[in-house]
Amino acid sequence: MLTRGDRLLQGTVACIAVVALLGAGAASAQAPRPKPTIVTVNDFFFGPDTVTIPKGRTVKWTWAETNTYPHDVHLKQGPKNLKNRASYSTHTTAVTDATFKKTFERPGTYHYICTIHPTLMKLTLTVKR
Ligand SMILES: [Cu+2]
Repeated sequence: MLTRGDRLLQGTVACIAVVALLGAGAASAQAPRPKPTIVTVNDFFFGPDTVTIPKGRTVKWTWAETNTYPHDVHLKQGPKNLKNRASYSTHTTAVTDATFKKTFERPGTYHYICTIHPTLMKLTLTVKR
């Protein structure tokens, strides 16, 4: 049977364990993580339209505030056997107030278009090893 003192001790041990876990999380969060590479989605171009990143980098597409037409971000062609290919495109359009983020772990060349303006809006993204 536990005395009051034993219960307090158990509570203290549990608290220390939680603090240790939180500490480990904080330590990994401190590892340098580069900011996303920004590509703006504009009427009627991606800016810039050529981007080179190291693998593991995140690209963040940001729809321009001044847009008056809808656009999407669609992977037209990417590396062969790319897993989860659908996750590389937005599948919806937006005029403004939208962002789309994707992290690129697989080196290769990614050809992006806007499906509404496929001849005007093209982006070539190169992911290096
Ligand atoms: Cu468009």
